[in-house]
Amino acid sequence: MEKLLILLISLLMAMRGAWADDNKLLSPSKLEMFVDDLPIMPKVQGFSVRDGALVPGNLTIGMFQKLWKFHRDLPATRVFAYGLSKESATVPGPTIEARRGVHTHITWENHLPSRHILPWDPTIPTAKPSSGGVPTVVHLHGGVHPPFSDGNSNSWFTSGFHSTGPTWSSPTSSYPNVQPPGNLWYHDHAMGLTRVNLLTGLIGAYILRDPSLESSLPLPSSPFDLNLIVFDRSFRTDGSIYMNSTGNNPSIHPEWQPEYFGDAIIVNGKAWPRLHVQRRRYRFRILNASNARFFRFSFSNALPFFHIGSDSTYLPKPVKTTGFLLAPSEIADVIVDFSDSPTDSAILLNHAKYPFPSGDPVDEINSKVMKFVIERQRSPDQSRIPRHLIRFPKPSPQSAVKTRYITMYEYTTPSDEPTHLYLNGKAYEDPATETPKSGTSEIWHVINLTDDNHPLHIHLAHLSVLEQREILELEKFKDCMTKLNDAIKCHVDNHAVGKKDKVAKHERGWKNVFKAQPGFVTTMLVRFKLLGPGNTTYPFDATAEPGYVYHCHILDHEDNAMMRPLKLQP
Ligand SMILES: *[C@@H]1O[C@H](CO)[C@@H](O)[C@H](O)[C@H]1NC(C)=O
Ligand SMILES: *[C@@H]1O[C@H](CO)[C@@H](O)[C@H](O)[C@H]1NC(C)=O
Ligand SMILES: *[C@@H]1O[C@H](CO)[C@@H](O)[C@H](O)[C@H]1NC(C)=O
Ligand SMILES: *[C@@H]1O[C@H](CO)[C@@H](O)[C@H](O)[C@H]1NC(C)=O
Ligand SMILES: *[C@@H]1O[C@H](CO)[C@@H](O)[C@H](O)[C@H]1NC(C)=O
Ligand SMILES: [Cu+2]
Repeated sequence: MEKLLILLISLLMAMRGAWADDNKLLSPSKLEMFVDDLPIMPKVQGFSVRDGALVPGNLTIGMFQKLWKFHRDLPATRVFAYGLSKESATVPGPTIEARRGVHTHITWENHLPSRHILPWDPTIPTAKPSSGGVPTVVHLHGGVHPPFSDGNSNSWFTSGFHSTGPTWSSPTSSYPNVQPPGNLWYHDHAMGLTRVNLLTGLIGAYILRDPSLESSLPLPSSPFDLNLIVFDRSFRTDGSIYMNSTGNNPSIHPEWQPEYFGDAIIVNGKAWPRLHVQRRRYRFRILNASNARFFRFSFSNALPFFHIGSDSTYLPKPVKTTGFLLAPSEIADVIVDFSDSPTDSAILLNHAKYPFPSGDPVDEINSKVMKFVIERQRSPDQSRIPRHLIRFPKPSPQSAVKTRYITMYEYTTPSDEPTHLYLNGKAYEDPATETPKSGTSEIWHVINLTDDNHPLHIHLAHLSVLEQREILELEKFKDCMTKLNDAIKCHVDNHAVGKKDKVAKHERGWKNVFKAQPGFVTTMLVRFKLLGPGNTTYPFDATAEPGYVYHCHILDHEDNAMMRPLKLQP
């Protein structure tokens, strides 16, 4: 019966896909570049002030279906958007500004209709609400918070909390904001739906500030401190979001495809926007919120980037680059000094192949991201790029109490079409095997046996990459792993100790996601305790149910099912 139903669904989806594919796909060349101004998302304060003192902030943020204009010449697009109200909801959602040490409590409400905008696949491990609706759950990416607030994929809920997932416990999430200042983001994390829920617009930025540490840094501040949230989308001529809804193995998964790529590049909700800037320094917190597209950014006029932070927090010192690679979910926190610009405009470019690193090259259209129009006259500028930023404890590999091997596998049909991806050859539902002791650090060797670069994201923890080393006899290693699934034995027998690849300087700080290169062992120190200075004990029970997860941040992989539980022990 179920087989028959799946067959029927796949047939319907194939028909629907074929019809949409043939008739209505928008050529991105129809959208003139740099005609819309870059939107600045509304700001929401995550704390309150009472009698001059900061007290916890209590917010209610909803998810709404509405229409959103991605481009002047594109009809409005049906999206799912976060906002304080339907009228004020945006794509991306409002930027939440929190203060270190002051709780932010957020009640996330689902006001979405009974049907999803995009097709989703019932044959991958997925939320299945008994009474219809769109399952959602919010994860604060990079957050250090108790397990019940982590947006566990099985803690999903539908409109009015009519249906809830097996680990759902509370409509309100509590974010203690105890970690170092930095750049976080919130996004959907529902089981099997993350890729489609983000594609419809459920993304937003969250900035954690700590004036006691940051006010001494002479960095550009508001209004010269801006978030740039970048993602790729395809559209039909009627404005609707286009996703190829015919699986690459439709008899196994009618809809699921291993990687989504859109051909329009969107920044802060507009396709190829422009921003008028003063001839001075700006701070840009750049977030790659693509499902699968990597970006290798550079400026058309070779302006440099000064990296001051990455996805968790500040670097100890600024690092200058002329370009950098950003995986999905990675964040670059950079200063750009337009007063050095030899030209009056600069285009932010992208040169990453897709899939990265061995896919198609970008073309004239998707190699461009946005345009900066620079004033002729210099503006006064009190900001500087300081020699030193903020120092955190250096990673100390000697402190690690345990070593683990995490192996990335892709499973294919005999004709080499991907069917699913696993970590350590295990399904998400298999009992937790990564069970670190709260308050300790561990060494994780991440072994990538696939052809793709998988950005590995670990909830709660901070990680620091120690080295990335090539696997010398990759085929032998793969055969060994396929037979034994024993990374230690295969590692030793096959001498996975080829040449080292340098870790880019701007990626040597504390992070929460790192790109695992294909055919390499990436070794990282993973810290399951607060990042100091000061008391490193989590001020909440990190060992409580339902625990945390770690996963690949290519969303199409995460959904099927490159994700495993992470269950801390007392
Ligand atoms: C927010 O709620 C918490 C308790 O959940 C309370 O302590 C705090 O005072 C509230 N903040 C405001 C501004 O009402
Ligand atoms: C959609 O995906 C299917 C399966 O991978 C493929 O055969 C088809 O050509 C794709 N359609 C488009 C318009 O790319
Ligand atoms: C964004 O992330 C995706 C998915 O990991 C990646 O393929 C893409 O290259 C990233 N883009 C940038 C600019 O880093
Ligand atoms: C995983 O390995 C493949 C090739 O073996 C590579 O293309 C890909 O970039 C690797 N992933 C990461 C995250 O390094
Ligand atoms: C450290 O923080 C934890 C959690 O807030 C607290 O229980 C503990 O007493 C603190 N330890 C010290 C030495 O301040
Ligand atoms: Cu992946």
